[in-house]
Amino acid sequence: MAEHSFPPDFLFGAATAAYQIEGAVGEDGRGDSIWDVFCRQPGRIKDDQDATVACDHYRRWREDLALMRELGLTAYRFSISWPRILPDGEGTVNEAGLAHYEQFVDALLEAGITPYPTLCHWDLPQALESRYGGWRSKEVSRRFADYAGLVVGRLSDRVTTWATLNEIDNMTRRAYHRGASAPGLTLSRQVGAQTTHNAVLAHGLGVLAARAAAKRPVAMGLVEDPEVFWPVWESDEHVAATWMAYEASWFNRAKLLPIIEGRYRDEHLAAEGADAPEFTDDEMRIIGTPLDWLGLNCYRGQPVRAVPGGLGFNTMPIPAFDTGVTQISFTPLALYWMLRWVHRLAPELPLAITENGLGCSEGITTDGEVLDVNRKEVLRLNLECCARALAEHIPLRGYFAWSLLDNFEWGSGYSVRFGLVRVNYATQQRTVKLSGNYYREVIRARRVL
Ligand code: IFM
Repeated sequence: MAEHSFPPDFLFGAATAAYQIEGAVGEDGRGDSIWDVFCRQPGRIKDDQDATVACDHYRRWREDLALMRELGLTAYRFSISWPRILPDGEGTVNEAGLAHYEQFVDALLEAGITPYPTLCHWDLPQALESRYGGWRSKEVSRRFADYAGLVVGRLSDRVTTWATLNEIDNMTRRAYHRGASAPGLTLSRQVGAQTTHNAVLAHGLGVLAARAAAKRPVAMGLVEDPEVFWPVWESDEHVAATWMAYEASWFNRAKLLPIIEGRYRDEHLAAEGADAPEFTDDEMRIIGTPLDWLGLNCYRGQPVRAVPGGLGFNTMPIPAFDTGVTQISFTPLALYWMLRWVHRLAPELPLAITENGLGCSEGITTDGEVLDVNRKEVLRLNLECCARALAEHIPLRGYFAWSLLDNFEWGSGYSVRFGLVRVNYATQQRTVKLSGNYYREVIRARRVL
């Protein structure tokens, strides 16, 4: 394969999430999610914005599909809104919700775009928060499995590749301990660990339920955003220190490691002490259910160096470049070293980069162009990381840019833009940015340009 090129079956995609783009929060029988309720609380979201309209994608999806075709995408990662399918979180199925995703998936397939749905990207039905305490309860882990079985059972005749959850920490520790994500609670550290365990368990239960309900074989995976480290330079000692940093990370020890290894490492439980989650051996077996693929999100990583004698590591400041307005982290090797680490842990597991991109504020020129050169550079450097990983035979199946569209960036509201395509929120007009044009050319050439 030529340098920096991609094999013919490599998927070039873009990603979004239901709550961030769909809008139409009260339409066609959708119930409230915890994010709807969180957004209504003054001071939670920048400028008290919300996602009631967002990109209006629920109604404009045909236009957005045309944009995907224009960019030449071969895959699209999106999420299914749990409260659209089960407005009460469980029980009565909202057929209109299911019909929406069936229609959307059919249109993707007709356009030759492989669907990569995620079953829950943070938007837990509010009914489950009110009734059970959300991710504090293992009841909700079981409700997730029911929901996963329902949706995969319905759509598996046309969708093969599924992710259960997206970035567990944002739904659990950040939501119930740090108060920064819905439902915005600041409970104990133990609750942070327990909610994390309960969501990891939901993932395992969801995989089993989905496989049992599927009409034909499905590829079940998860999307995680490990804490990422990279060697300050690529000498053996700094690389060895980098592996130590990955495996000392709470973030990695609490989620990805148990999912891959089917157990919490002894050193993790010892360090957690009374804050460790309650769990059973049976739950750990479920959590360790072998995956068919793993999605990895990466936005940045921390440089690491070895301490003299090779017995430990130091993390170092993240380099940044100055755009004149803001500082942007500059970690072009992070994505490559994240792939290396996960591949080292699970050499046979097919991987995909399910999110990667740059969030910033940006303007539009008088000619109506968006010259997002920083995002285009971030894209180029990260695609080079993918090409390097492929050249080293890491089973990387695809790359999904975050995001197809500018969208509702959670607590930051609409102030941060990530899209390859700009959205004018007043008119809902879409404009392909420089980064989108660049990505289209890369996809056409199948090599990093
Ligand atoms: O917008 C989010 C997405 O929902 C999850 N991953 C990170 C993105 C950028 O912050």
